[in-house]
Amino acid sequence: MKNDFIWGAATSAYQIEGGKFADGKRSSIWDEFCKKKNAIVNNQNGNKSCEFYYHYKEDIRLLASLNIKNFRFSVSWPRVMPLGPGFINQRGLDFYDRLTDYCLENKVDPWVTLYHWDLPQELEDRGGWTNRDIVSWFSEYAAIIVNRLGDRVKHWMVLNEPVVFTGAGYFLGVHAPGKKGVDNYLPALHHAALTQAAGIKTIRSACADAHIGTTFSCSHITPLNPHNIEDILAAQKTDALINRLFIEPLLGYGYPTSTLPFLNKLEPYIKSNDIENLVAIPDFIGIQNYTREVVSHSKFTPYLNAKIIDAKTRNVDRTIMNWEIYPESIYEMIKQFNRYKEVKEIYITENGAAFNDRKIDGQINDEKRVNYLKSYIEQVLRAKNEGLKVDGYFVWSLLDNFEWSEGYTPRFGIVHVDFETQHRTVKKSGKWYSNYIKEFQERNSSIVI
Ligand code: IFM
Repeated sequence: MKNDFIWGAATSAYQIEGGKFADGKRSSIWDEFCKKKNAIVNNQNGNKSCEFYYHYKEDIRLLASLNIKNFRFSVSWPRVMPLGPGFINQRGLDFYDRLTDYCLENKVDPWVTLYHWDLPQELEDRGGWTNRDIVSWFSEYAAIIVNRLGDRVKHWMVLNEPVVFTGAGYFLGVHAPGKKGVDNYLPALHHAALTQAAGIKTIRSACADAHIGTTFSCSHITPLNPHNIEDILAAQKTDALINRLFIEPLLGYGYPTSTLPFLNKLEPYIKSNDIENLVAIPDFIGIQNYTREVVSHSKFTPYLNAKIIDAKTRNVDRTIMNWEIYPESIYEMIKQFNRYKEVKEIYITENGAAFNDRKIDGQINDEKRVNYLKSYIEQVLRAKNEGLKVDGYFVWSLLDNFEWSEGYTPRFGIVHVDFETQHRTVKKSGKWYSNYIKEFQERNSSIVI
């Protein structure tokens, strides 16, 4: 194994930055969604969160001191273009300049996501992802960021987990902007798929040597009864919805309509040339895996005829998100995404776990997170050793942060944040990860095959 496997930590703007209206930033859909009663556990919000906007220097120094040389962060669209197209908030853009420079000063390579769910509310007022104009709004925004940072930032990701932000935000209504139903979901889905391709092309034309990717959430899907044909079909449909929906049109295969005929309903939104415009081959894909799903047939679920059997019912080991701890899932997903011949490089752009961390005598002994990370990383390296493409791993997350509709209760960080004092404490998992990276690099620096 060559010593070029990269190790990093991931974050996102709304989850860590705070600075709600600092320096000209205006509302995102999450700022507005959090104001709705009971939309978020304990009615919390990201107004302050980790105040990374003010503490970024301390956090980057901490990252570097932990041997973590790759940092994934996202740009807040409403900080940079709070009013949508045609207006740039220079002071917002300046923040990402400072952040990039400080990363490089500390020998940390920035990996920048352009969209991690915080759409400017101004654009949501015009229909958000349901409005086809979002493809050009996003392209303008992407060009501005890449023109400004592209001389220093080489690694770019277009969208974070489109399955989640379209499904939870525009079908189930449990994430911002809280819209529901197929009439919102289908256009949002199609416009997000067009946007991921347009984003790749925009970055390429703004920066010829950029290393460009986009990210997908994914879970290994297993049928509840592997001998029951209806459960097997339910698992295949769920796999198409969760794991294939966005990558396949991007790579030129079109939507997985034959497995999921419900997608034929996209037809009214598909205009001439869209089939080509959905395609762009990225330099890499980011896959984000936490768990697996077990699925059975259900005649009560419209369109999908499948039901996820939750981990609690199955009485299996799980995190406080109620997600099953199933390390083989990450291996299976690496294998599954390796089957697309167009995929050149794969990075695990998120993996991690939330547990009930306790601070005792100033220490956070998060043994469960250490075990979780160890077992998932082992499966990633198993895939690598078997010759599958997998080029790096980013832990989710560097800091405890705002976990969307779950608020601050689930702590995913390898660094504990006291949200009152903003004091940071490296958890046992942070020390373990740091040491693991160091030993991995020492082990592999001499063996170059
Ligand atoms: O916190 C989220 C992140 O924003 C997207 N991927 C999953 C993480 C844990 O739920």
